[in-house]
Amino acid sequence: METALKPAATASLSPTRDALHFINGEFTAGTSGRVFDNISPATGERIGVVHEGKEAEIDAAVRAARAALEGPWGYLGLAERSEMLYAVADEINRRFDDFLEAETLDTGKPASLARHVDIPRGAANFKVFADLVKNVPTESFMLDTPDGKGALNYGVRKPKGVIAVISPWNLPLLLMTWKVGPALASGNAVVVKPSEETPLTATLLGEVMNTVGVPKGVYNVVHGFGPDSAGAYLTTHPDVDGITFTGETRTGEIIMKSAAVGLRHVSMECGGKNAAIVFADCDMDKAIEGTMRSVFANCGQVCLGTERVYVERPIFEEFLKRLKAGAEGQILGRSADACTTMGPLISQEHREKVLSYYEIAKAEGATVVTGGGIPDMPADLAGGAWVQPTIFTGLPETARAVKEEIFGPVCHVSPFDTEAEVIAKANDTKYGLATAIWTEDLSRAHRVARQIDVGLAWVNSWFLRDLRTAFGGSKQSGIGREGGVHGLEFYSELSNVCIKL
Ligand code: NAD
Ligand code: 6OD
Repeated sequence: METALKPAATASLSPTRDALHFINGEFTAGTSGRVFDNISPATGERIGVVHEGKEAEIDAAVRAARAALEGPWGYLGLAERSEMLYAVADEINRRFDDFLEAETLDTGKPASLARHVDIPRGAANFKVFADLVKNVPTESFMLDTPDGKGALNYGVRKPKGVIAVISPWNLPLLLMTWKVGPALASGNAVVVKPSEETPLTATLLGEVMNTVGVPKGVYNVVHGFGPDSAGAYLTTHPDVDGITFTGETRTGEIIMKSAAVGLRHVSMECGGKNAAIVFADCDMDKAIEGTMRSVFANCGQVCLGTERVYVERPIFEEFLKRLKAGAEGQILGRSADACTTMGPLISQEHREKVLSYYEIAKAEGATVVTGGGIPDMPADLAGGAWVQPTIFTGLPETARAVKEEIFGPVCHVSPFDTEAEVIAKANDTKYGLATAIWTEDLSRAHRVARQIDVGLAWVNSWFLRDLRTAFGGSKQSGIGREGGVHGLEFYSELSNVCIKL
């Protein structure tokens, strides 16, 4: 709910629990006078308020970023810049518990998950790119010239400038720093627009930047929504040089239209409808454990998740039985409880979407193997966005529940008979993000992995990340690759110097 707030009421707000903007090294409520509630997905209670940025806040943040590029940050040597980013990573680790609290408040996800994935990756995303940029060579060529003296050509990488980072709510710190890490390592300044659902860790990172002495204006955060709010104002701001986006494909399309004005470069990490492919020669224990994670981790809110599971017919019944037992063994509960394995969805709005797909699947003729509705929760959690982990079977490949991204703890499991058949089915989608293949046959692993039209094919694993490798999607799952040196294509400008000798 959006409400107008009297400016005086902001004075006593904590900069992190109530989300203020972070512009030019200062926490500020801005001048829009607008706030909205930050609602706990686990309980439905209000965590705090979030200040909504409009044109003025975005303009101030972009101007601060531009000024930072022209100030001490712009003159910093590569080694000093890297040292500063190591310090950011160290400070995230030092304040690990603060980040953990902020992330679990915003998302309701199990603390055990955030402790092992979200927060460590938040730190690693700075370390890895701080290392990487120190070790990237550029090309050089000697050119023959008619006078016989020749010319030396060499490449020089320069920062792109002011980078707009638009991030989603499912892995808030991880996905935001996945962009901010390489952007800063490459010498840019950023304006981040975190998801309106998860404002806290981006805000907290402002404190980290100040503590370690990152110059003012290098890292800015403006909160708000997409359309007619901070997101739209940021992506249409004429002084933004590049836009890196993670979120839904249809939002990516809107942002690309904005980026077309002024020919701004984009990097897009978008949706998926990924296939898990389980061959009869798999190690069943590994395949079950991996598929449990690729379907139910983070309550199914992972772009790399496998909402389509194809199982070779001889093991179909056994696999389904074990996956069902795993789904029914999920413990939905409070983030801090050590036994909790699954949190809520991010919001009531998202729950409506996921539940609508549960109904669509049933109307399309699905067999409900387990779940398909709302779980009974204790009274203090009854206001949360809880859904049952769900497995369907029996749908045709054309069904909406098989074709469209649901982004919840749900999969459709179907049998297949041949390698060619399952490759065709896996590829029969407008998306092309990831796949997880389960087989103990090494030749088959290589053969099948290469034929799936995705940016990332895992064999006998899922979400096993080496941050030096290319990450991104084909088809409508994205544009460009980030990760390792590949992101430098977006985060820097490569110029050639040609010196006539
Ligand atoms: P979303 O597209 O609704 O929102 C993402 C961000 O874009 C938010 O910050 C939002 O406020 C902003 N936004 C929305 N409309 C905008 C506009 N018109 N202009 C500027 N900004 C705008 O996505 P979401 O619901 O937050 O995240 C879930 C989606 O993200 C899923 O589709 C998922 O697959 C995808 N995702 C992809 C990856 C990947 O790496 N490929 C990773 C995580 C999530
Ligand atoms: O691991 C990453 O770097 C990454 N971008 C993961 C994306 C997960 C999607 O929800």
